[in-house]
Amino acid sequence: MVMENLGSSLRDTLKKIARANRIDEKTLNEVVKDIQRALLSADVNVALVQQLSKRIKDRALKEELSGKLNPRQHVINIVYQELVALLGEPISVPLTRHTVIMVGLQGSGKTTTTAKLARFFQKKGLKAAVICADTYRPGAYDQLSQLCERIGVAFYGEPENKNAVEITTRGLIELKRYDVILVDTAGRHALETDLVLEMKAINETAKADQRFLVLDSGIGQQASEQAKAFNEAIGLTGVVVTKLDGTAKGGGALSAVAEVGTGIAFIGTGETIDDFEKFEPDRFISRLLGMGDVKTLVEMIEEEPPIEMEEAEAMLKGEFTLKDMYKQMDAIRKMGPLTKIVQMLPLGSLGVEIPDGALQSTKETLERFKVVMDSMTDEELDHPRIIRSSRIKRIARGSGVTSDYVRELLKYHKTMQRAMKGVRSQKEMQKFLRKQSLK
Ligand SMILES: Nc1nc2c(ncn2[C@@H]2O[C@H](COP(=O)(O)OP(=O)(O)OP(=O)(O)O)[C@@H](O)[C@H]2O)c(=O)[nH]1
Ligand SMILES: [Mg+2]
Repeated sequence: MVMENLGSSLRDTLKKIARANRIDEKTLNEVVKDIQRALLSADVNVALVQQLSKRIKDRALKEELSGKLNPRQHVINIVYQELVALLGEPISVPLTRHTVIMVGLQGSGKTTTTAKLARFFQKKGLKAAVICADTYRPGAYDQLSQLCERIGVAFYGEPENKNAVEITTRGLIELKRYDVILVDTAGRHALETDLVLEMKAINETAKADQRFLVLDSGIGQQASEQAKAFNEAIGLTGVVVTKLDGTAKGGGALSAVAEVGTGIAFIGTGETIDDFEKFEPDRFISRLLGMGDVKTLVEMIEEEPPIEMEEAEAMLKGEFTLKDMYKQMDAIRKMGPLTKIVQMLPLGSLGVEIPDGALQSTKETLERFKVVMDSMTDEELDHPRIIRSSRIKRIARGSGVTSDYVRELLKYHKTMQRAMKGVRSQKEMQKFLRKQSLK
């Protein structure tokens, strides 16, 4: 996975939040320290890391709980939102007729990315074509024409011509019936004057609607200087950050580009043509945090009111009768979407353990349970321990189930009761409930 180190450190931090007994300043400090460490080792700029830490802490301490999220979910949500904000706004890429120029330093991945982008538009149903305006790199023509041939994208180039502007002019005429025309340009070691001049000339000739800087993520936070320089030279409309699969500095590159305000349009995540995606900060962070789609997750939590604390407390005070058990199972069942949440969250990594069967109280199980309960006397319901074999037989007969089923039900109740008894203090109870229901 892309940026696996950063991802796994951040997931560990979420685990810590999910496991915390309470979210106080001490816990927050620890959480923020962990996040700082993770981001710094991904080469995110110190000042950016400090700003982010401060915002997470301020928000976590000051913002009112929405009432729908519990304190842990609240903090997880803030961390998520701030990480997303660190990556800037998503860029919209037009799916209409337009011309794109690809610029960047040597070896950053321009030519590969040009083909990947052509493929992207092709998949969106647009007719894409490519012009090779790189007259410096030996083999540039062959490299690009082969890539284009492989994906069935039209290609224009003049292997013998050294004038990139001329090639571009003729290419545009030749390819005018295509929807999207991509121009691949030459790279240099640094942003030298002649490169800038050539870039500007090609750009003017092509009247490029999109000017994409292709930038190797391996340079980490230095990406901001590159983005700034190219932006000044030709006014970028977006950046493509490549080789995120092969660096520990991806966080640095992405956040630096976002900070310059040039915006990340796409990311390259491997050498093959489809290792390429439209950059969406929220989805990127969700995936990095292993949270599936956090947006959906939060929406779902918002839809479902959490189990009432008083009700849970009352359950614990008494003996934990069969009626209590029914209520509890019913409460868990009503939180239906919880099962979905459970699927979306990597629960193991969040340190949440759900007892076997706790999420399987289906409607049918409960209905059956209700029928069995209806055959019990109030005394039996309140003091299930008095239910011995003759009563079991009677209850089974009355409710049309086997004696074994009644026994199983009583056994399940006993296990739950024992678990409940083990939970004495309020704190322990919260821990238990959290373990059981993410609450
Ligand atoms: N792993 C990985 N490799 C990439 C990615 N993008 C490009 N590359 C590789 O990086 C190398 C350079 O890519 P090119 O596309 O030739 O780079 P360029 O910017 O066109 O290079 P010049 O034309 O010489 O300036 C090639 O070996 C590519 O396969 C990526 O996202 N991941
Ligand atoms: Mg190239």
